[in-house]
Amino acid sequence: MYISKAFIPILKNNPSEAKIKSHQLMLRTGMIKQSSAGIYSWLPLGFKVMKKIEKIVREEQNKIGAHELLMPTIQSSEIWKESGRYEDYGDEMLRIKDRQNREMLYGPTNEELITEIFRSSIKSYKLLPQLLYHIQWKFRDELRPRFGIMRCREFFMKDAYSFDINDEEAFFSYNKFFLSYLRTFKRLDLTAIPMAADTGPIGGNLSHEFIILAETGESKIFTDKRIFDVNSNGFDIEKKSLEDLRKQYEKFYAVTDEKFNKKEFEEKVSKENRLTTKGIEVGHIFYFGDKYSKPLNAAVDLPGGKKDFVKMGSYGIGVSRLVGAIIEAKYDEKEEIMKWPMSVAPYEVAIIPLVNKNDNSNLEKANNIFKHLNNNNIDSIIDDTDENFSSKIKKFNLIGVPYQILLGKKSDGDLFEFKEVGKDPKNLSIEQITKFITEQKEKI
Ligand code: P5A
Repeated sequence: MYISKAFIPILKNNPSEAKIKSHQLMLRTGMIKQSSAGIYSWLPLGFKVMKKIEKIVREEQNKIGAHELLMPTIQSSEIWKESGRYEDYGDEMLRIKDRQNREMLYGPTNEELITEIFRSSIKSYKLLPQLLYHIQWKFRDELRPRFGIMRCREFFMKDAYSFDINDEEAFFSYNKFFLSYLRTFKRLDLTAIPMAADTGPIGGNLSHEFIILAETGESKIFTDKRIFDVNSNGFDIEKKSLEDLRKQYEKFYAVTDEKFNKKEFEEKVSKENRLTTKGIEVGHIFYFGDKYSKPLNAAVDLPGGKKDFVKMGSYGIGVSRLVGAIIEAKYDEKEEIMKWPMSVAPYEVAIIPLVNKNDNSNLEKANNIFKHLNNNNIDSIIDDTDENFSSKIKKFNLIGVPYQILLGKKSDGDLFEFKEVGKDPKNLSIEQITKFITEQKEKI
């Protein structure tokens, strides 16, 4: 793949309308383009990263036994009237009328629709638990969309829903998602901390937000620093083990501002361990029992012949927001250097030849390297433009491809200048480079 044939519309300077680094970088490197306020087109580079994040999210949902389906973006108002949220949701809900004058809406979330799907086919406790999820666009008519795709109106969310027979089983489901979220964010090379949170319009009384630290984040957080040392490795998908995992985290005070209590913070956390900072909410999980199953009449037969409403939870990950959140965590604004985690990098290697009109040899070498990497499942891109070396390197530092192979004036023989973005180059053979990158990928 030649960059001259790709659609990567890079801007020379940072766009002035963008206030935070992720928004700046995404516009600058042509990852997204605003279509109208809070609504964006995802251009190839941004779309590729988001698809890689989506794949990891999906794999981790499947690992805990959740089943994927796909619900529509447009919903009927009927089920929302049944749950009582049609009025409650207010102006954030985009309401539409179809040609028959029926009230429809663009789904801001799917608790009602999934409950309606569940109740029409699951009638017995024998078919529980059910963990269902989809990855779909949502629309919330945010009053103040800002920071690009971080708080926008149309966004891509993974939302999962659990259905259980009683509270004990429902907490087990909740904890499965708790674990899967820790695993998901780790694979994205992010440190996300689960924090006790408010439930807002979703409801219920048990909830955790998963927050990554960032000065530009919109969530204010108060935490015991020692929570960052909790190790989530080695926990099995088994009731006791998952309870232990949650307890490991819940030992430490960690809350968002809605749950903050100064007295409690000072009592529970010694001065040297207190941290008050800001973060980005990348996931949010809720337990709300029969809040939706009761009004929507989703009940199952119990062993003794009685019936009861199922106990439900819902679990969201901001898939599109994660693209910006990773940039906030990884982009060095001062040096203008971005390094995507290998797991989601738009390309894994940039092959950067110095191209001379009268001498094709570097470009030929680049083509051979590309073929070799491609045969080894390594995704690379060749910069075939005639720009000078330093502007090419600068460009890839900005795009954030984690590794670069430089083919300059002195590129003779079997060794190539290979460098990790932002670091000094080393001379390696193509076999050594392939081995190194393959090892990096296996670590994910
Ligand atoms: C959980 C799944 C819910 O909607 N219902 C289904 C529950 N939770 S939530 O916290 O409201 O949203 C889940 C995640 O979606 C992301 N998100 C957003 N991303 C970009 N722009 C927005 N306006 C926006 N609103 C929510 C967040 O990552 C949030 O954690």
